Amino acid sequence: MYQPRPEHKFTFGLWTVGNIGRDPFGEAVRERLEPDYVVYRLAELGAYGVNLHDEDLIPRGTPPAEREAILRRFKKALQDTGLKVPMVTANLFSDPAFKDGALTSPDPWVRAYALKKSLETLDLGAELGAQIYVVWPGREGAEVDATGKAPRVWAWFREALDFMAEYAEEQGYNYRFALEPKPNEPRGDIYLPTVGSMLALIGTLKHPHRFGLNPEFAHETMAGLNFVHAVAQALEMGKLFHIDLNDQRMSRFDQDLRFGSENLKAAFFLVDLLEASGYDGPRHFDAHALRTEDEAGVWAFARGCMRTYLILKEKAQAFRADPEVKALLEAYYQADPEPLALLGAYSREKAQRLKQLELPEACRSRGYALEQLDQLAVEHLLGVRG
Ligand code: GCO
Ligand code: MN
Ligand code: MN
Repeated sequence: MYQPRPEHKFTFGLWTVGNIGRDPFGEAVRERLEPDYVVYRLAELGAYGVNLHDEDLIPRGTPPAEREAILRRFKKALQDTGLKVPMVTANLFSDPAFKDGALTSPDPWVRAYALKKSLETLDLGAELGAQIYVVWPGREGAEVDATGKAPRVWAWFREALDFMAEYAEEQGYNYRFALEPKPNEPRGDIYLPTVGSMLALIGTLKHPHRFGLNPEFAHETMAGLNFVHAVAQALEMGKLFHIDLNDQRMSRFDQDLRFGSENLKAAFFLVDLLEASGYDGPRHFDAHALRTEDEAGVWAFARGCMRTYLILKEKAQAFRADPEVKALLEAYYQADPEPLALLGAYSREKAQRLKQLELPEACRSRGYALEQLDQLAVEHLLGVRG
C-alpha cells in the first residue's frame, strides 16, 4: 500500500536528500552523499528521477579529468537503476560573484558569467536527457532600492531568458523552461516574487511557448498566498511545466519541510487539483530532512513525502466519489439555462437583454452549503469516511 513506483513520477534533487543540514547559525550535521549513491538509494525507494544543479554533480573548479569520472559514475548509476534526470538548473546563487544578482547583477561581467554558466548547464542537462530547465532567480533581488535597479532588471532578465531559449533551439535541445518565483530569501526581496509576476513576464518574452512555471508550495505560502490557487492559474494557462512540493509555516524563514507535514488541508487540495488536471510532469520534492536527522532520517523523510502524496491522492479520489459531495457540488454549480444564455462571448443582443435582467431574489437568500462541503473534506482527511 502506498508504495511509490516510477510511474508516479516522484523526483528529488541531489541538493534535497543530499542536504547536509547547514543553516545560518550552524555547521553541517550530515556527510555529503555521493551523487551515484543517491541515485541507487532513490531508485530503491521507488522514485522516478533525480534533479540537479550543475554544481551538485560537478563542484565548481573540478578538473576536466575528474569531471569525466564523476559523469561516468553518475551515468552508470542511472543506467543500472533506470532513474531519469528530468530537470536541471544552474546554481546562480552560491558563488560570491552573485551576491548582488546573477543574470541581473549591475556588473556586466557577472551577468555574462551567469549566462555562460546557464549555457553550460543546458549542455550538461542535454547530455543527461533532461527536458526541463528551471530558472530560479534567488539572488535576483535587493535589500537596497537606492540603486534604482528595480526598473532595469526586467530587461536584463528577459534578454537572458531569450538568449537561453535561442541557444537551446540552435543546439537542437528539447527544453521547456520552468521559472520559479520566490518572495524573499536569500535576498531581502526577490524581483519575481509570485506565480502571478512570473506569468506576466512570460508574455513579454520572445518565445513565450518555451516558458512556463515551476511554482513551489513553500514560496507562495511564505508570501501568505494560496498555493492551490496559484497552481490552478498556471494549469489553466497551460503553464505548469514543473512543480516543487514541500511544506512551510507562513511568515517564517524558508523551511523546506516534508510534503504534507504542516498544511495538510492545502496539500490535500493540491493533490486533488494536480491529479484531476492531467498534469503528467514530475512531482518534485524540493525539501530536505530536518537538521536533527542522520542519514536514516533523510530516507525516512523521502519515503514520507511520497507516501503522504499517495495517501492524499487516495483520499482526494474518495472525496470526489462520495455521493454526498457530488450532490452538494451539483447544487453548488447552478446550470439554469436562462442566465447562461446571456453570458459568454459578447453580442449586441445579449448586451441589450442583460440590461433588462432582474436578479431573482433567491440569489440573495441562497445558502451555498459550503459548511457541509468543507466538513466532508475534513472528515475524509481525518479518515472517518470513504
Ligand atoms: C530555494 C529554491 C531552490 C530551487 C532550486 C532549483 O528556495 O532554495 O526552492 O531549491 O528550487 O535551486 O532551481
Ligand atoms: Mn524553495
Ligand atoms: Mn524550489
